[in-house]
Amino acid sequence: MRPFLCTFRPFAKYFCSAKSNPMTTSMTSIDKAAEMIGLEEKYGAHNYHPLPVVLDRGEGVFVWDVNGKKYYDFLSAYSAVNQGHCHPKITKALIDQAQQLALTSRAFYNSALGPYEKFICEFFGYDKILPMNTGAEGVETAIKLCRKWAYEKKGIPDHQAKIVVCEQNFHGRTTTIVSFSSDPDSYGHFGPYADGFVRIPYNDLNALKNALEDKNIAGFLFEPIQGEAGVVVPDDGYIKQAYELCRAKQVLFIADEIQTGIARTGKMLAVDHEGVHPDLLILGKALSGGVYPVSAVLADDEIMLCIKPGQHGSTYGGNPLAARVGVAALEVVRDEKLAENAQRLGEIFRSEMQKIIAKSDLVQLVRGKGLLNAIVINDTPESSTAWNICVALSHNGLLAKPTHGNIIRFAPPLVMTEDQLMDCVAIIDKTLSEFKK
Ligand code: IF1
Repeated sequence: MRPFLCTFRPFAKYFCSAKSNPMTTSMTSIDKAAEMIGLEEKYGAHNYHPLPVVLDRGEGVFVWDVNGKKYYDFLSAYSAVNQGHCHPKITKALIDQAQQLALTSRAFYNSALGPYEKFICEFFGYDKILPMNTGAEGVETAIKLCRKWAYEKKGIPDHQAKIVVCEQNFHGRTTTIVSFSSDPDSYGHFGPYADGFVRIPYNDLNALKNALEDKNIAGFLFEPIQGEAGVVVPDDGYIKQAYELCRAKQVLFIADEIQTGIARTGKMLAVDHEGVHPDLLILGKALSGGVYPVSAVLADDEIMLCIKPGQHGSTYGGNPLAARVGVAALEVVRDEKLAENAQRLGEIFRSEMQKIIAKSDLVQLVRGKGLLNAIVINDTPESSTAWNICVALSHNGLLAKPTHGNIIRFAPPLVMTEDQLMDCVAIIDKTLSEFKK
């Protein structure tokens, strides 16, 4: 165990001055975890409720806590770490570029951006990319592009453009995006809200058809699988038919693949399951393999060129570090055939979960695609059963997080092997069979 020294980092003075913990070299590892949790509790905003595990190191499908305990990561930083923690190729790209040139702003050209733009456009089959940083910024960018196109190409009267979105959506945390959320936690007391969105039920083609009767609809923004809602998979054919409906009405089909994209669901994009090419494609999370915030919107010229110099941007968007990391992250996914692995292991995982469901009344169902899956626990969303199961799973060496009370999402890094997956299935099986409500 590494002794925790006050001289270790610049932050040390804060640790040392924390009254609750006299920092001595005899501090036990349990104290260390408690200390870290205490610091976050005292100095961090309370906008999260983490499991009581303090992670310190990661490699591939594994993470280690400050006590040296090893876990399978079954969250993958909400699918940002599809390529596994600290992937050597991505880390190398990050370090090499950081030592060469990290940020120039877009006031100048840089030598990494052009090659990245060419690479990603060819990779996904679009004319152009607009690079941003976080997922929410990608979604905001797509909304702005959609509106600009609507006014300048489709001819919708100024200020009248509307975008259709779905119930239970999750597209990020900015004020515009939470304006069209149906989750009170996301939108409550964050008004006044942005106008111009129409919400319809997810997976309901009739509702979409009706909504599209309005001439001022500019776009349809959706998640191919609703992640935050609890891995809600629409019916086969929904995406393809929704695309056709939008096409018929000259409405932009905008896929938020921030969570479902980059091999997570067993194809490079979740829309690939239905052979659809969105008008606007939003990527984030695993576009960097988890080492850095990198997001992007891809579109063809007719849409992308609606935005002119000075009309949109970001200090960090398209910086050399992000550009190099983006190429490396996509190369890893392609070269290591992570989509194929996710597809294959996903089938195995769901069939193993079905076996558990058959013998236990604790789990109602399993659903998902590729390695984006969830089990629904047989209890009310208000109960703490799913939370307690996740705590028990962590004690047994597997990290997962409940969503919406009684749903547990399972999304390991896509570099997992079949042996590792079966090891994880055994941990889940053992934990559930020992679990008492
Ligand atoms: C948090 C969930 C996952 C996303 C989709 C945009 C964004 C996200 C489809 C925004 C972000 C995150 C954010 C994270 C929790 C998380 C999440 F539980 F909310 F649903 F992944 F499962 N579109 N999803 O899923 O991207 O701006 O965060 O980079 O803590 O809020 P971001």
